[in-house]
Amino acid sequence: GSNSESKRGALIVLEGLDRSGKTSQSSKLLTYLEGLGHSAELWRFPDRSTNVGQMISMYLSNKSQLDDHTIHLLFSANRWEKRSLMETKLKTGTTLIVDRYSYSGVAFSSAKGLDLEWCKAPEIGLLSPDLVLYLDIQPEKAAERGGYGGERYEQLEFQKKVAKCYQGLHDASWKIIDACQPIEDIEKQLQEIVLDCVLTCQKGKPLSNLWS
Ligand code: FDM
Repeated sequence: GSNSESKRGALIVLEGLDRSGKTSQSSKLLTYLEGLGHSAELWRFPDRSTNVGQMISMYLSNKSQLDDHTIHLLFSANRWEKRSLMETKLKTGTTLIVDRYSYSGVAFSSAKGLDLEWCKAPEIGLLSPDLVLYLDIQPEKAAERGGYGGERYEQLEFQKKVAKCYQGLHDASWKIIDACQPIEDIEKQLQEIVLDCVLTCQKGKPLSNLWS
């Protein structure tokens, strides 16, 4: 569109293994976009602030046990409960930087052995990211960074399986970033890609749904 009210925001997702640097790069991106005068927000999944999010949080901290399918659907429900707000934000011009999304959902659950297509199904109809930034790091390297908390999935052997599953999810919206570069280099690289995406969305690139 030509006037500022019709300029939509971009849906930008950061994905990667635990300790890949997603979270700190997400907040740097927010600062960067705001500094340029763009309206932007930082989101993350799981969103632990909702009722569903609380159930997920209990599960991740090993305070509750859930069947693998059940927790998978809760992670998906946690995105569905945010879908309409997400669409409103984007349509009113706010760019969303999202730390983990459906790809985490599919990669972590299929790493447990759940069927890939079954894992993808509940994500159908969620908003499709305009850009997925995958912070690529070898599981062994990520583990060396330390700081794995005590949460359920923070174990090297499992992270190796997740890394394999992520590889099967790459599509045209993905940019693979070498997460072992110096932090400032990663930051610069991300800024360039993100700004380009924000401008493309402003020019009227249509929103679409997963999986496309
Ligand atoms: N995770 C995250 C999933 O298994 N499925 C999902 O849909 C999402 C969004 O939850 F180990 C996993 C990934 C990670 C854990 O994530 C919590 P954070 O980023 O550490 O909060």
